[in-house]
Amino acid sequence: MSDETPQTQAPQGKPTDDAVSVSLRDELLERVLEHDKHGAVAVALTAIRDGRIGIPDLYVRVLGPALVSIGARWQEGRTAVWEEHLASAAVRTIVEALYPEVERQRASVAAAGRSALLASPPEESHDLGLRMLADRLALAGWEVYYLGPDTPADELIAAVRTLEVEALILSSSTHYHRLRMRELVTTLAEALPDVRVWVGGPGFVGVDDEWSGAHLFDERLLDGTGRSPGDT
Ligand code: B12
Repeated sequence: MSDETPQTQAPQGKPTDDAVSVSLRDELLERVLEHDKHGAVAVALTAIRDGRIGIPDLYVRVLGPALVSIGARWQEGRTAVWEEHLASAAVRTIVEALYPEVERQRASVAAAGRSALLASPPEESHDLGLRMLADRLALAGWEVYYLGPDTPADELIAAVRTLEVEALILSSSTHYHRLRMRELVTTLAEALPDVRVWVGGPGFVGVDDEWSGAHLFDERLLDGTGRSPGDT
């Protein structure tokens, strides 16, 4: 966004009025369901430019729920697979278009003194939620490196060593991948004994076992109120 762009007024830590996020989500969904990517992208970018919502809220309260709604429609047979791909592509465009704005805002955020590498594990194609988490961490002052979906274990290890990050954050969107993650995390922890390996994502929602509890990333770390396993 250019320097002339009005600054986002919704502060990062303050939740946007829910009525705003619901109306933005509905507007965005309407555009996407009409296959109007241009319009969908404009809805999101205009809302940020006009300060109606902050970037974290746009991600958590608008874009995420819009995709979940598309997923539900797909399950009910009301949305075709290609339409769901079109929606994901529009959301990715929005997120990438906001990168300069994330960097601009990050420049005025105090450094958290923390660093993380984010990636989806092997064979996990879902990465949009994790990509959004990367920006949310950046806006909380973290140094972040984002690799993307389906990342082999060896590459994760090499990247962590080269980039010298303190943490590796992995996401799982399906229960199947959550189960496989256990083995992967054991491998990674052996290879990277000084690095925290955190997990999260929809695959872990509602899961309450000891292993997940020991590795789950606490999103409250983003506003400084949470602690995560292994955190000191
Ligand atoms: C888009 C999408 C896809 C896209 C992914 C695009 C991409 N690059 O991300 C594509 C087409 C690739 C895809 C593929 C598949 N998908 Co899909 N997909 C979806 C859909 C519609 C939206 C997912 C999404 O992006 N949500 C929006 C993001 C922003 O939300 P999020 O991921 O929850 O992330 C938020 C938080 O969870 C959090 N977060 C995310 N990760 C992490 C990590 C940490 C550490 C933390 C702290 C937080 C965090 O941050 C985000 C912001 O708040 C969902 C529907 C749904 N109900 O979610 C199905 C869904 C996830 N998919 C599903 C399935 C089954 C599949 C396939 C197996 C389908 C198939 N038969 O091929 C494949 C999987 C292929 C593979 N090997 O991984 C199922 C999973 C069922 C389950 N519970 O196990 C779902 C739920 C659809 C359904 N209703 O059945 N999918």
